[in-house]
Amino acid sequence: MALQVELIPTGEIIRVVHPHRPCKLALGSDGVRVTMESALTARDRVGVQDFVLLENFTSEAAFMENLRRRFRENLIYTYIGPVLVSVNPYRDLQIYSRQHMERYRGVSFYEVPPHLFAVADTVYRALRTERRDQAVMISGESGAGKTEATKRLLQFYAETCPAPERGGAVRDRLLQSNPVLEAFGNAKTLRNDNSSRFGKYMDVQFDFKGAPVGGHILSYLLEKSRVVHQNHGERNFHIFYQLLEGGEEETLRRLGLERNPQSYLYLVKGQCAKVSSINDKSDWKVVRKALTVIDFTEEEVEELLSIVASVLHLGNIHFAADEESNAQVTTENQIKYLSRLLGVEGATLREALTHRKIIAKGEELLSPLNLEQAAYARDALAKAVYSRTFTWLVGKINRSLASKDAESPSWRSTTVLGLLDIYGFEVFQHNDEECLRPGEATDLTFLEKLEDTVKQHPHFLTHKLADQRTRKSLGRGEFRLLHYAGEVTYSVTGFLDKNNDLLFRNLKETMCSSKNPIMSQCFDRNELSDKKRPETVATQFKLSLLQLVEILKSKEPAYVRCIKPNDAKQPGRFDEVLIRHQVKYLGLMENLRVRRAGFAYRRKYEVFLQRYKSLCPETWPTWAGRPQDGVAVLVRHLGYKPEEYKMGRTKIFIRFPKTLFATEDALEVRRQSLATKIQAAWRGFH
Ligand code: AD9
Ligand code: MG
Repeated sequence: MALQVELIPTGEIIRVVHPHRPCKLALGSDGVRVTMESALTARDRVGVQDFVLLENFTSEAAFMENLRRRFRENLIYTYIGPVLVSVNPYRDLQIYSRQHMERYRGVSFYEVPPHLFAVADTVYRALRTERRDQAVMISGESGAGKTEATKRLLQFYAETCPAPERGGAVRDRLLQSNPVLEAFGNAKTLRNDNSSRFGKYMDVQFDFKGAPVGGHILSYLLEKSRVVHQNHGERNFHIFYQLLEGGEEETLRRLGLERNPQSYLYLVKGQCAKVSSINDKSDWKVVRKALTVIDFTEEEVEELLSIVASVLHLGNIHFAADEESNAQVTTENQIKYLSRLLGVEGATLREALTHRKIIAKGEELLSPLNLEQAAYARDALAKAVYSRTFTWLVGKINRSLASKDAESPSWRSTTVLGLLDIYGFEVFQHNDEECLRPGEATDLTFLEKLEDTVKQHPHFLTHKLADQRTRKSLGRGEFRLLHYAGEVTYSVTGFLDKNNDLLFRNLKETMCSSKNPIMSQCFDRNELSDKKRPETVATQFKLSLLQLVEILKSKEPAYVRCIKPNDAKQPGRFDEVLIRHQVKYLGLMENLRVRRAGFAYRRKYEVFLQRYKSLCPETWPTWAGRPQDGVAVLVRHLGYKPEEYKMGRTKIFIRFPKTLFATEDALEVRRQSLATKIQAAWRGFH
């Protein structure tokens, strides 16, 4: 009886689907080689290690079953062709050792069990042999494992790549920049004890011998509202707790700090200063050492810590109303410390915190603030000080990572490998018990405003707008966007930054006079003379996203899709509903179809239009004509070239997977800009 084999092209290797024995054909220069997958043990072969091999590849149930079977065996990695799907195990599986790295070096993708290191090695080899820049895009919701994956990739390159001829310290710096950035930019949230509260894109530069010689980090949208407010069960940024727990007696004395986080109003809002999974004391030691590796002098460390401490002191500034209801500072001790730590005049700072300077007809007037306005001004200052310091820190790290060979001719021959730890969306599992907390009133007012503005939109839903049945699953402070991929519920809590960009002029002036060298770099006198309105967070975010899209366009992409198995941060728990939702949201079934289809991905016009119509103003939100015409408009708008696709009778055919992947990426970016728009809408309302 003739053997039924089905050929599935996946890169340069052709997989043979054999009912009993996994094997592959490799197209070598000396002809075709057939190899059995003997390197794999029986355990490695639980389920299929590439979803492309699923018999019933269009079935979501089969997809889920395969993922579950492998997860149960601690096989957290599975491919969809070259795309790596990863499920967070929430336990140390001991699979990232040097030995593991060696196992994946120089072998073909399919000879060894799926692993992040296989992606790392494949990308690196492509970079070396094709001399083309590469980018690994890591996506997934909060807590899915993006940052862990980024760190493992960096570690792989730092340990396995040859050392550069000079400037070998760059490898240490690449690794050590991480704990510092995490200390200042990560925090414990309900979803993740080490949640990145900023988006990060990192370039690693390699010389012509494949040695890492430099790096560059692009950060975007730090969640600065966290500096002054945390939701119940969440913390402020790690650095505050690390400093209080781990800082030496002498240091704390100089900074005027007490060890107990409960003493600081900016640290008590979430009521969870201590977290069992976090050791602030030992993390402090790591950060302290890392600062030295990334070129911080002792003076700079002191200056940086002075700023961290000053934020805590700012939070403890109290005001009382005088008989005219004007705010007066009642905490002189804090002013004293702030004056010393930031190198500003105490009297100037006191005045700036309680007055607003208005320039009318060329004359300066001081208008007193009431209690609410003064508290607002204080919080705005704390957020500005912290977020500008964060930006400064990224710049400082970049200077330390800059290739020391930048001026030499060999610089031109460097190639770049980018790692994108995309800002995780927080896909909420709803909780109807959730009670409202004080302070959310403005968030809810915002939600009402949003309801007014976009209630007509078929993809927008809130508690008020939902029908009886759906209402049960939506909290009062939540709204839901209906993506094709599934519903995503957002909470308005924390969406509102209390318009943190508005820093009164005299506070800016005060900070420009700071003698703290880091502060004086963060607050530049030029911005005082600038008549233009400062960029809002929304426009800044949009700019850097555009910048990012440009950077990514010039690179060959590789994909890691991370999945979070449960909301309890527990090992071994596979929450079917939660995972199915992410499979949809990450477009994994779509990925699978396109891989499986090889050179002829085909999709019914209706389905294609439904998924991607939001990418074209003419087809969004609805296309009134025939779906076929809508698709034609859409792909033209997306810039598909004639050779990339064909229009059939009922379906569109796409020749190259990369065309569809680029479209998927555009969808991801659009989702992010949607969040930005909502922020902007609020700003307009405020
Ligand atoms: V967020 O959008 O920054 O909130 P991430 O970055 O996707 O999120 P992260 O990488 O921080 O999630 O992972 C969350 C936690 O899961 C980590 O702190 C680890 O405790 C755990 N984790 C993630 N990946 C792995 C892994 N491969 N092995 C073991 C893991 N534990
Ligand atoms: Mg992260």
